[in-house]
Amino acid sequence: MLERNRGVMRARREGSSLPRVALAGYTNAGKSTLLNALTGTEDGVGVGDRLFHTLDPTTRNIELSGRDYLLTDTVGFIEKLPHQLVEAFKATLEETVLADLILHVVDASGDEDELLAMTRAVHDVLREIGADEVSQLLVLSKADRIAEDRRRELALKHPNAVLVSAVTGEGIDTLIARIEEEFARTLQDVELLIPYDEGTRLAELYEAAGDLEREETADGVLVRARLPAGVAPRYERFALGART
Ligand SMILES: Nc1nc2c(ncn2[C@@H]2O[C@H](COP(=O)(O)OP(=O)(O)OP(=O)(O)O)[C@@H](O)[C@H]2O)c(=O)[nH]1
Ligand SMILES: [Mg+2]
Repeated sequence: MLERNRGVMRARREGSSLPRVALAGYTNAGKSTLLNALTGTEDGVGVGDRLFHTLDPTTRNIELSGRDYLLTDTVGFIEKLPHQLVEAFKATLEETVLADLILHVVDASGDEDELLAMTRAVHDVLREIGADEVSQLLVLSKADRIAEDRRRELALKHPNAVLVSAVTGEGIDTLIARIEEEFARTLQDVELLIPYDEGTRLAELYEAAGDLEREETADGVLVRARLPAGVAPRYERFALGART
């Protein structure tokens, strides 16, 4: 059952060449608000204080420094759900969370124990659905509600995390830079030969690579590009050899 689902997910992922970023985290963490802040829309995705405000995952196209990404909002996690709901919840998450990068959003306006309990719960679920090997970036949200001493504690305890406020905009530029860095780190140089009857692949590659070199040959178009790690395997069958 799980295997079959994985197959379906893979097929969906392969439907687009764009790198995928998923927002995951505890309910009420501020995921939908952050998605709106990143995409510059104020009343796009539903935001609310009630539990599970986000029932259906939503995907948006965002452009960061000339590269397009797919950004998916997911259902927020909460502990102590009835068992059946947990299963339904996981099924929804599974489809969306196998991204190239997970932004794990956690409300950092409470104390450290609370933060750890929430991040642990989310890590457990990500592990259960097989998403624990996806790169993760911890995003500490609601910075506008955090006092100076707690900020220092956060910086010490979570040195790799990014502190943001969707309300004041604090940290949003840093977050965008970190997302770009994550992808830049995984970019792979590839050399592909795209046969002329696979012409639609070229448009996809332009989309995924942002920029590429091309040369018409007798057998097809020779393409040299830098592709995000999550995207490169989708073009393996056209590879002339990876030049890492
Ligand atoms: N002060 C403050 N409040 C925020 C911030 N981001 C989100 N909120 C508030 O936190 C609440 C929850 O935000 P959502 O974006 O709906 O949270 P979510 O993670 O999408 O929640 P689910 O969809 O239930 O998983 C809302 O009342 C938001 O207005 C922030 O940066 N600062
Ligand atoms: Mg939401």
